[in-house]
Amino acid sequence: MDDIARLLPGSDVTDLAEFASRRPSVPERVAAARRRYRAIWISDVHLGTRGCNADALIDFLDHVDSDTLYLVGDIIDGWRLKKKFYWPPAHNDVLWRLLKRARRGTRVVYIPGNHDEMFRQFAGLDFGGVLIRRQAVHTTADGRRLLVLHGDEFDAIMLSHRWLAYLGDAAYHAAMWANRWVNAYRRWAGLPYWSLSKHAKSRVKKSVEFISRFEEIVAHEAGSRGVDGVVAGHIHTAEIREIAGVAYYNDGDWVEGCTALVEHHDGRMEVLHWADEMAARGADVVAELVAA
Ligand SMILES: [Mn+2]
Repeated sequence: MDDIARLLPGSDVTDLAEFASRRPSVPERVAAARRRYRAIWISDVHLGTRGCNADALIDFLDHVDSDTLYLVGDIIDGWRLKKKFYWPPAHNDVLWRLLKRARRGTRVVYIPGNHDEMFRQFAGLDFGGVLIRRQAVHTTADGRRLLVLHGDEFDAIMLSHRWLAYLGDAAYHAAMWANRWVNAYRRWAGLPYWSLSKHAKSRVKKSVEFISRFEEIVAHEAGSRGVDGVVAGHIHTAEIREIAGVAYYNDGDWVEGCTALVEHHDGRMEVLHWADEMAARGADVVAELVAA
């Protein structure tokens, strides 16, 4: 447990039990009735980077609850943190809420991704009520078996699409940069959060090809393992679609899309677009401020 605590960014976080008992900088809202789901999947939060929309995620966590919470990888961005240390209080607040949830009895399953691969060495262990696994199988209320994995497992297969990946990545970073500035302005002007990619009708074609190729590969792998469906993250693109008889789900990300995948109590699956929900509520979505 101490070993894991030492991996958490922030030199002051050395004891998880003590950390979980602290007060978050943004007090937890005591919602009279949190919206309850059977399961929730979130991934690609990228704590430790400026792109992370921690405030929207805090708002999400304060409004929903579930029997099981799957953290489908890239929750903490260890790659970026090694290059440049960036850890505002809101990022601690997200971790605090996740640990608190586990302590309150939510079954929290953490499947580290490639950006938080330093936690993969603890696969099979449980700490503070959080189960660390490389993959998991979730059984829905209507009896379907879903393989849950991050998705970088398929990067090697995707190598044949290396150029697509590069193009996609460059376009993605340019888009994220634009997204930050657009939303910094909108926030200043008192306008709600605006998702760039959601409104860009003509996404970079190559990027679209890359995404659909990833979805097909992941669904094919799940099909060959005899499960009914698969939940992945990694490509920051929320989706629910059927591919060759396999249900493909992606929970998206909290860098730009601010999406989560949820299972209702009858087994129905849905992608929640939290920025839209906040805008509808009139809440102030704090897009990443360009406060460098
Ligand atoms: Mn990833």
